[in-house]
Amino acid sequence: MAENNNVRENGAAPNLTKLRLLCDRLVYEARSKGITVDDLIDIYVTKEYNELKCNRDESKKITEYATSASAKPCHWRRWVAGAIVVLVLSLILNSQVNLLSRLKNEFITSKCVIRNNYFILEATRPRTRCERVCGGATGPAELSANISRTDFARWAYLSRPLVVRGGASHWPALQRFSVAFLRSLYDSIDGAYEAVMDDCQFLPFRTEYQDLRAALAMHPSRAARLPGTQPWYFGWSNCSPGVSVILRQLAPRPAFLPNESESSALDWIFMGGQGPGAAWHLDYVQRPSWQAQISGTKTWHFRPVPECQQVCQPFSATINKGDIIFVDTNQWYHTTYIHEGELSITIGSEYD
Ligand SMILES: O=C(O)CCC(=O)C(=O)O
Ligand SMILES: [Fe+2]
Repeated sequence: MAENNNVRENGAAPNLTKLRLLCDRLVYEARSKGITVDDLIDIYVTKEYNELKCNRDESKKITEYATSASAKPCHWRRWVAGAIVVLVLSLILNSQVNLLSRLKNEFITSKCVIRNNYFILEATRPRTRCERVCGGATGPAELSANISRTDFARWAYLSRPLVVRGGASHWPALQRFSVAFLRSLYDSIDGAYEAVMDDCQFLPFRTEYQDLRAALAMHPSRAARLPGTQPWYFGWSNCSPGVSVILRQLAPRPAFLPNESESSALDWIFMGGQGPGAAWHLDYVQRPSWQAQISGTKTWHFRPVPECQQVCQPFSATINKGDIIFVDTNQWYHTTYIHEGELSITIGSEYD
């Protein structure tokens, strides 16, 4: 993942900082009124998102969403309209010609999730070539673990989700990765936590932790998910070269991927127990991603972007220990769910 995709608070132009604060406040106010991140996402992943019909009596929740069983209140329209007005005004007021591309770099986090501003993301992302991303399919393509590089390359860039069953089943990481192992790895390398904090991202998801050091230092009883402890799930990208070397030894990138030299060195790790993983979102990253399931089981749910909803179907894929999923997370809205049982640990990256 390219460095400029990471969230960086410093160095943003003053206008961008102002715009970010306005948009953040809008989203914050919406959320403080009981609107969830999933609700925010539903605006964009709903079939009839352009045709929200709502009753003038806003006390009655009667707006209908094609993909949502529960009706939503009409004041949504105001939030959407407000966000668009903020964006348009800022675009007009800002004299910088390259504002849109700066917005992409400065505003939109590389991997999701809570801080993403959906209004801006939706307004700035490139349109999707629908036939290509789903081609009428109603599920991921399943490929065999001994697929050749040439055969894989035929599938790799269609942006259709792919699953390679057992593609990582021989990786040493399956025997080694755990909370304790990752903690001792980061503890043993000077500056490793700081590298994540300064140059990468920590996504707290279902935890109260502010950074990776605190998360990996959780009490062993919570790490072991003993009864009575709080459930947890978090993720991060690694920017420590020392940690990267060890990760790559234990979790070599899939052999059938195209040439390694062009690939991003940035690894993403997600770990935690049963329950929701990432909420519905679309990422704004440079390339498609792979993710190997090192332990546990995770289900990915996918929904096409609005312009593809006539052509592509929503679907799910359950990934077991040793499987690898390939997803263009820029082209499919996605959310994850971790199954009961073994702790879910995944590692992944982008590929060229
Ligand atoms: O693994 C997860 O729970 C979320 C992963 C994700 O959203 C991504 O890789 O883009
Ligand atoms: Fe994502």
